[in-house]
Amino acid sequence: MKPVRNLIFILGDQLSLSLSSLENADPELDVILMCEVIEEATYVHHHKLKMALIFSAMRHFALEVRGKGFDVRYTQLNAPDNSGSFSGELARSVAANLPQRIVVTEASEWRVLHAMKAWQSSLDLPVEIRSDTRFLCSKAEFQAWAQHRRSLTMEYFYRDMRRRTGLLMNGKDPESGRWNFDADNRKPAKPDLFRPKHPGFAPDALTRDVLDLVESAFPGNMGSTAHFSFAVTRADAEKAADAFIRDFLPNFGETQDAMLTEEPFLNHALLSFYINIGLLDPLALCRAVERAYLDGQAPLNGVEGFIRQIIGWREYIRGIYWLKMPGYENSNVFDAHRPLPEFFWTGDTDMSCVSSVITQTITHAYAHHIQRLMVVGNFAMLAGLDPHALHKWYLAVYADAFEWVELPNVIGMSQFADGGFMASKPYAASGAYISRMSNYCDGCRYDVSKKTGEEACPLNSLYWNFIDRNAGNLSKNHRLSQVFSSWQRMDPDKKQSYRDSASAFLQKLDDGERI
Ligand code: FAD
Ligand code: DLZ
Ligand code: SF4
Repeated sequence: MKPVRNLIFILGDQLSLSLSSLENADPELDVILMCEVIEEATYVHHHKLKMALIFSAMRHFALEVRGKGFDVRYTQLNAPDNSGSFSGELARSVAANLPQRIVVTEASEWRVLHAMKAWQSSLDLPVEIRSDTRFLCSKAEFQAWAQHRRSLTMEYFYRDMRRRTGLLMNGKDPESGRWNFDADNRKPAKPDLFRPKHPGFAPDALTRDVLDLVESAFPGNMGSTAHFSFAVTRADAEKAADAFIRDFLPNFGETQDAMLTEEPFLNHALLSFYINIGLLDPLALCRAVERAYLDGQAPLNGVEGFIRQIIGWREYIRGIYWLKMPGYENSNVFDAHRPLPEFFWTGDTDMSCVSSVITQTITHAYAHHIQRLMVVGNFAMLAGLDPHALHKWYLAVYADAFEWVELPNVIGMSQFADGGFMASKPYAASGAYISRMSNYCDGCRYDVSKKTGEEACPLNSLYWNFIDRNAGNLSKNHRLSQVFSSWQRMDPDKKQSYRDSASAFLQKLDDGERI
């Protein structure tokens, strides 16, 4: 057996050849470990499509790395000697390969990084944990940015990232003199039969093995792998990125916040899954998107909007995660404890907006930002659903969900459960917002124009009930001053009818009646 210098352990969301743990790796000296383990597959009940994507992409990545001459020790989920955990597989590999040390890129999630930090003493071997250079802003840099600031406004962080990367910059100034074109990106959309289709990728033999494995090992999990069409290699993920830039980026900005029952994807990128597991490099993607603008292929509002999501929001969210962990997952400023209704797993509700988004989530393991934030998230916050249970749901059902990105988006942005650490006001909306931004209300049994009563859109009374119920936490928020003054000036009978409608609806929800 050849002496092994480094055992390089690569996790399922680290599938990049430029990963820090692979820097200076030498096929003559080092061995790579990858493993599918039941511990990761069951810490939440992941959607079948999410597991299939990760396992298949891992297996394809192992082939890619073997093609570079490396010895890859790969444990499949159903291997008889699989110990079931990262720590167990690492210990088995240490015993088999006798490396001088272990090299890893830091895990993206607190739970796994915590375990990594214990390996040096449990294995009695040096463990080098390298920082994850796929992110543009390191944890230490974000902490330095956040220190001494009274509020952590994303926009200022984003401007620093623009300056640092030079993306859409003219010297010291933003392209066209404006940093942010969000105001141009809030238009509704109409169904368009001629909108291009997002690309799909037919499963190869290796992926088909994984689909069989997932269906047989996790029959009760959400979804079906029957129409699996994710890219599972870097080459195909790059084709998906090229298709986005060519076919959807030109209209991305305009329809960014719009929602349509018959078009779940609209002009969104559908690239988060690939970026998060390492198949696409975020900075290279932003440079390609900037290039499309410079070549006159896409307008500035959409290009700036897309780049902001990646170098702004995505990096900022990760920074918040590491500032607040551990413990962030238990934030619950509104003391909300209602369990998630059954329809979160079936989509079976009369509220057409919620039903559409959950149904598409079950089918595709995907919903776009506004659907996650303003439909499911908004309903959950207004109805007082338990934020921790909601966090676990989001972590399970979306193919791009890893705790570092999911948790701040759910706890901070969508539920305001951290009391405003991240967001300056709750993203709470009545039915009017959904009616303006979507066509969901057209097919709904509730009437969005009715404020109270059996036939009225439930979000209308739930909205005011949320404001009323949480006045203690929210009435001092200056961004809500108009809302509270409207509530205070409201006729007492009207207020009471909002309260009555909301409590009748919530009672039905608690009784498990169809709503
Ligand atoms: P597009 O709309 O086309 O956006 C382009 C890219 O920007 C995305 O691919 C993504 O990488 C990035 N991005 C956009 N918004 C955000 C954001 N708020 N945070 C981080 N990155 C962002 N994103 C995840 O990657 N994983 C999650 O688990 C996740 N959970 C979310 C939960 C809630 C409640 C909310 C409100 C948002 C969540 N997001 C999450 C952010 C966002 O919804 C998804 O990144 C986006 O919908 C992915 O689809 P897309 O690639 O078509 O994105
Ligand atoms: C999400 C996931 C799943 C379902 N399974 C595995 C696995 O078997 N092996 C693996 O290396 N990674 C898996 N992942 C992704 C990990 O959960 C993710 O890499 C860590 O949580 C990051 O901290
Ligand atoms: Fe949703 Fe209300 Fe519109 Fe129905 S009427 S789709 S519940 S916003």
